Amino acid sequence: MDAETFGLFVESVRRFVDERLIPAEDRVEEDDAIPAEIVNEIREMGLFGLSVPESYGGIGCTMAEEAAIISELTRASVVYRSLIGTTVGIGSQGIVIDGTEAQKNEWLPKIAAGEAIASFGLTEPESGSDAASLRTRAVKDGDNYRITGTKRYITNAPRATFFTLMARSEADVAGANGISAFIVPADTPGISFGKNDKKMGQKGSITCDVILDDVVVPAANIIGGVPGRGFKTAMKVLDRGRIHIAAVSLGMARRLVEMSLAYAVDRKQFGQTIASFQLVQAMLADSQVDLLTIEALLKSVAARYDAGESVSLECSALKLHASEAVGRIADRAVQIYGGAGYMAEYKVERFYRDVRLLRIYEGTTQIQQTIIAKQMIRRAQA
Ligand code: COS
Repeated sequence: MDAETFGLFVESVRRFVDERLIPAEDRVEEDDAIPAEIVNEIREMGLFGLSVPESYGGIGCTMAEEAAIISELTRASVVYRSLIGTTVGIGSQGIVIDGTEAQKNEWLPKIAAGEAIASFGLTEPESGSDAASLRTRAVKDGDNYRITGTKRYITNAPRATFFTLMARSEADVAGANGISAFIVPADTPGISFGKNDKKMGQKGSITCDVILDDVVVPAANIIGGVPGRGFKTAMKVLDRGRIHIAAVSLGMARRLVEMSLAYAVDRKQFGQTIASFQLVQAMLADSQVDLLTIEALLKSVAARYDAGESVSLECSALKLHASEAVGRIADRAVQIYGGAGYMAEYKVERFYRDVRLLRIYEGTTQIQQTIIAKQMIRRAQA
């Protein structure tokens, strides 16, 4: 996409956010669901196909472009992003990054057309941060594998057309190298879903267990066609996903800083606006600094990712910083609003709960710290 066309696209997302998404936020929260007409509009805008290469019918955004669109979109409740998030990101990128040509041809055009929703199955009841310990097993049976196990907190599972699902295909290989990434169509017999999870925030986004009971999947559905490489595929997908989460953090950070400032210049106490008090100014300034640092780091890491550099460390540093920084911004927003900040109608308490998840999913802050330190040590020893 040339710069001018891309600029128009960003502009249309901004208008959509202001005119359609922000006004419907309360309804989404109350109904715990995104209205069907908005789901359709999101599909019609092509947002499900953001990251699918143009040669497969998608928009073919670079990481920097995807980050620009996602940070625009997440000025509205992050719940809207979660509708497209797994399809744009972790659910589809295994195929884009490591898939065979046949797998790309089969799935990517459907994603681009908004006909297929992708979801990502890594986490299990006993395997969260320690992803390499996953227990879901895939047993070879002729040209097929039989998959049995439970995946937990799977975003968009009931909506999904297919899962990028990690399972242990090599029973005798412990840890990461025994895992394969499978494309598992959601309508395969033997798949069932748990109840939708009740969450602290992000009402309207759906997560639940996915239970696989002897689910038969062709061996040809192993991403890349070679067993035992699925953990690495998942890690590559998560590197990219962590940039995406930083873009989500940026969108919410912008919204919360806008809201904090607007409230501070309007609300009067002691006969003046609270923005005239230096202790409130300190909170506003700290939030602005946090916002600018997310923006700058996101721009730099996305550009380096697009240039093909090896940036695992930087992806983790970015995700850690952005998710922690937006958490601080949300906390200050509640503080600046005071009593109103605790009340549902002013929305900041909702965003405070919504952004809490950013520090957890796609790798907790503590996991990012371990990745960063490990890479630092590795680079020092190289
Ligand atoms: N890209 C490519 N390969 C990678 C990689 C990356 N970003 N990260 C790790 N690998 C490779 C390693 O090079 C190693 O390969 P070799 O055996 O050939 O050397 C293999 O994968 C195993 O890596 P490692 O030894 O680092 O795995 P660990 O089990 O020690 O830990 C962490 C990996 C903790 C980083 C991983 O489990 C993780 O990210 N956990 C968090 C999971 C997560 O984010 N869950 C969210 C669920 S999705 S919302």
